[in-house]
Amino acid sequence: MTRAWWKEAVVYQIYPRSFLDTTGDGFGDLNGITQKLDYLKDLGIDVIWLSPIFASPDDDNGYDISDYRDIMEKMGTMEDFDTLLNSAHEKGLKIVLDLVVNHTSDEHNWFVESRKSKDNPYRDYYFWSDEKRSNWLSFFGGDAWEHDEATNSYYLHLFSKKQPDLNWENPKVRQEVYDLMHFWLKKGIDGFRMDVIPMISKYLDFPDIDTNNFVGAINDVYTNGPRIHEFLREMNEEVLSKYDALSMGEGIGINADQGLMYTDEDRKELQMIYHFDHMSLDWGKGGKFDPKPFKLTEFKYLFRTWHEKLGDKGWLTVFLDNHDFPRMVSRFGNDQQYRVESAKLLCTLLLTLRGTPCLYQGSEIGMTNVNFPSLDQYEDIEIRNKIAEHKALGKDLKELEKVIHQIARDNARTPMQWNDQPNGGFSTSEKTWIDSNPNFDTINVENALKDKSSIWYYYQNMLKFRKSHKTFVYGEYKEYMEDTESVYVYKRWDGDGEYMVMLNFTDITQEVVDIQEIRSLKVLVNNYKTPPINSLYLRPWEAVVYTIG
Ligand code: TEU
Repeated sequence: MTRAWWKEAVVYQIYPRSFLDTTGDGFGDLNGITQKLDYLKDLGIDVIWLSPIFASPDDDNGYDISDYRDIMEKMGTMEDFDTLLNSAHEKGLKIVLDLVVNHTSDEHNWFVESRKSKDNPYRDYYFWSDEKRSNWLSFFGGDAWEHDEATNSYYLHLFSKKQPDLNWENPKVRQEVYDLMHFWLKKGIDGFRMDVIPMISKYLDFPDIDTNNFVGAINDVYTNGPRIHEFLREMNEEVLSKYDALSMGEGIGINADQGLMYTDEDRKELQMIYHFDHMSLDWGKGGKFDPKPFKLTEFKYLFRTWHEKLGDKGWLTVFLDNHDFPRMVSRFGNDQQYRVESAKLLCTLLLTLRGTPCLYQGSEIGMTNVNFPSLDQYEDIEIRNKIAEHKALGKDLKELEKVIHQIARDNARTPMQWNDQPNGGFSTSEKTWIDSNPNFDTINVENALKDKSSIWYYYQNMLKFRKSHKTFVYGEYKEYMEDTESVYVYKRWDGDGEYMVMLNFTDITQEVVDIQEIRSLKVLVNNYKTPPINSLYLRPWEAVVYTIG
């Protein structure tokens, strides 16, 4: 398998508006990130991915960009960005930006022009039609085709109506995107995370979807369009191949069979993608608002299958949460009695699988879902639209509230908890753009740094451990006890070593069976303060990494 820096790196995602506010306006900014670079360096990560920092009317928290070459005012200036980039580089940290080019803001100049008249030179930058071309639904509720008065036509928006989809069929659009990528790469950034990249090629006959099966629509119709690989190869040839840049695609809609097509090193498209398979395991057909129980067997099956299918040629980003999903300790762990143990267990999983791990801000202190007591506290357009839809239909909000507590993206978007001061030390403002999780009084960085047995130090240790044991990056993978719902056990090995990882995903002690190698194990890492009972038992949420032989 080819070795590469971006395979060995660990990425840390920052949600800038919620990281650190240095101006007192209640909104995180670039200078706040610069201030915390030493913190990140100490933790031991290599690459910082910044969610969008560009000019935007902020309909979808910056994923609606009105100028790709300008910084959002509330976040700072281009000078601040240059300072951040230079300081990061001085400390040996890389910076990756969010490339959001499936759509722009409706306030982007291209769209402002495009909607003016049918013969405007920018008309073909977007998808316009005299009538609705299909029954497509938007991710944030309602139709994906929006009527526009000016020309009495409809335009396509797979997300909010302020996020019109770009028409990648138009070579001028592609050139614009490549130009802006060059702009940032020439400035010295280290690569891109690519937002909903499998959506940039559309099925131009716009086939109708089964509106009761939104997940099916995402996988079969909205993503992996006929020209996707051609576009990505072109982007690679025109831009990426000219730099030593990281390219990480948001792999929505990509299944294990398709994954290799995107990341096979010989195909020269993207270096890695992160798929949504394990992120939608607890979604019913209706999508995230139609939850179903999570099964560990399915979760393990996915990791196993992806590992097999990508083989030695493809590559993956491994993640368990980000700004679009609930907090991982609340979703896959036990954020009450075993918060510390289960957060450490999930860290162990993330850092012992093949693939480039991507951590999300706050996981290193075990931040949890927020469960806002009032629905009015939710800021996300997705949730607000859903609430409005329910109200309009006269539906009961109690059931919806439960689901929102469980799945809301805002769970992961509350401010970073630095200390036990107001707003968890995130901001001195009385009002912040989103409320803090009140548990900052106990769960915060300052407390974590005072306690050598904290989740934070476990992360620091595991990051060092991964760096010094490359077997976890490149090695083979074999699973044991695939059919149990309680434990996740796998071996990683290559010429340099052989290791066993054992994780107990339950609140009770579990027995590990049927493993021959079990007799010659030595403990390397353990998430409990006292050594394992023995290698046949795992205490609640216990995680152990053994060396074999
Ligand atoms: O996410 C893509 C996406 O489809 C998610 O919206 C996901 O399906 C959703 O959160 C589930 O509810 C990207 C960004 O990460 C997200 O923040 C943006 O809202 C979206 O694209 C549009 O740019």
